[in-house]
Amino acid sequence: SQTAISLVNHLGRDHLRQALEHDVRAGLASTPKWLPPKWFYDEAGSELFSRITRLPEYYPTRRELAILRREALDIAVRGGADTLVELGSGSSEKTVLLLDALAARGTLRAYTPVDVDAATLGEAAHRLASRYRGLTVRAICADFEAHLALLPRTGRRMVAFLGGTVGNLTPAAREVFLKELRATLRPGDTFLLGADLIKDTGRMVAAYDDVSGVTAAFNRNVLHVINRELDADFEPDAFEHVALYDERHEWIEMRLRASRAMRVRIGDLGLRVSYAAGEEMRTEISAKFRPEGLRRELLAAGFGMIRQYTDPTGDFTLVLAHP
Ligand code: AVJ
Repeated sequence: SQTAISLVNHLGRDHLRQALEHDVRAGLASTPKWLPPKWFYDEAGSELFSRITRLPEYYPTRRELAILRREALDIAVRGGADTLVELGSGSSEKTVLLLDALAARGTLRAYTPVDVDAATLGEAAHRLASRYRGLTVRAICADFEAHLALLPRTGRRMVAFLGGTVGNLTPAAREVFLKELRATLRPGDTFLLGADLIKDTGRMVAAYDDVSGVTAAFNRNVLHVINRELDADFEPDAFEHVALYDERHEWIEMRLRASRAMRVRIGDLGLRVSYAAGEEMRTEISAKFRPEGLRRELLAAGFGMIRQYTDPTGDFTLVLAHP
């Protein structure tokens, strides 16, 4: 049997640039300033995130892996998919557990990883294609918020959205995303959603403020990306990493705090931006969920529940739903 790999890029340089220009213009003109988290993930940022997943403080990856180790076969059986589509696939490390389970059932035919970082995507596509003989890998470089309609519709699909990345969307964006995703699915398809659960505030905050400073470097990486892509002169080291839990919104927020007053030039946008000493700019929200709240949101988007899997410590949950 043979393996086929293809990589479709919906984020050509032009698209990527336009989206970044738009986000930087909009975010830095707002009060307070903000930047969307998808711009963390250039090659260096993906590597930093990979290091985050191995930090002692960062529990979500390990908890989700623990659920997958125990339940992947059950998920594969209930899903009955021959095609796995993974949104925000990154290095596809956890995916192997799902692919193994689908392969064990004998139904696995195709894997479609979807990610904004083309380099990490291409690497993962080749690694998985060589691991599973006969697997068709259709890698798609895309923004899962903008390009849901462009995903391949062949096969009986399971769309996996793991890691708690759904928490990076604002509640309003999440509602739109879930409804749009639901609309692209057909009877027989399923949706596997991973989400981080509300727990002790100290543990949640520590997961985003590790003592070794990897998350701080990841946070500042967005400034390196803007410097490189838009000819800007941010001094990343002049910004401090901030992670806090917003009790009212039930989300972790990451910010960059200007350590002194600064003026930044963004050459390609012909823009100058000032920061006051101590000014904080939001770079990420990572929403935390209650099991029933997550179910409620899925039902509101038109999904039906198949099963909810929660790890023994109650830290993380995976929901399997149908359209
Ligand atoms: C990959 C989006 C799930 O929100 O926990 C890790 C990203 N940010 N540390 C998360 C992240 C800071 C991560 N997700």
